[in-house]
Amino acid sequence: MIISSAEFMKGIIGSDPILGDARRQVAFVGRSNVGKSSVINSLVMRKDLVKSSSMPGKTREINFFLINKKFYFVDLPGYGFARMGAKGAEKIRKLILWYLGSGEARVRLVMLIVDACVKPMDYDKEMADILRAENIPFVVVANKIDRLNQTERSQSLKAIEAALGAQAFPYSARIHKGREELLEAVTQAIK
Ligand SMILES: Nc1nc2c(ncn2[C@@H]2O[C@H](COP(=O)(O)OP(=O)(O)OP(=O)(O)O)[C@@H](O)[C@H]2O)c(=O)[nH]1
Ligand SMILES: [Mg+2]
Repeated sequence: MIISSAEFMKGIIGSDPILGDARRQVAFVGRSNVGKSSVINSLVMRKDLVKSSSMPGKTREINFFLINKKFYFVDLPGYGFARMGAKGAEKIRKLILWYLGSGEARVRLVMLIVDACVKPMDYDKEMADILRAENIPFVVVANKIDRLNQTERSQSLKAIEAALGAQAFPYSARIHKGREELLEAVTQAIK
């Protein structure tokens, strides 16, 4: 797939007409700071289409990006971010569960992004379980593999696949590694 255009459409925090748009949605979900926004930027080959930051909790709304005028990349806030305070974290959790579970959104595929440099966490497992329960197709993306050597990479992938019960794509948003493979998964999902 060649990405010829990518534009920010809007950020939502609840019901919105964009959810009823017939165009399909590929959503990026995962713990705070794993690189959801960065993975989108790397897929569209733009440095700053999506704002990313080393401060966890950067993305606060559900942001819709129209790709090739045909489908949406949907960037979600990170779950499991404690510094936001219990109330803020609960709000974000509800927002994510509503998006995935209310049936209002046409989610064709979820990219469950995890940090390849840390052991899979309960939050990751919980999210994989939720996606299975909702019957939403998902792929696991093990991001930040540029920080690992070859041996560490294969160990990390094995641990992630065992914990989440799904195949994991090795990825690096920083050096665009795994981009073609992930775009192929997108192509299949929006057909
Ligand atoms: N080394 C390395 N760093 C990365 C990679 N992807 C993202 N990062 C860094 O990780 C940090 C978080 O990236 P974001 O894309 O903002 O993460 P996010 O998951 O969108 O975070 P929230 O919106 O807060 O949930 C930033 O400092 C990025 O530069 C990667 O592939 N390799
Ligand atoms: Mg983000």
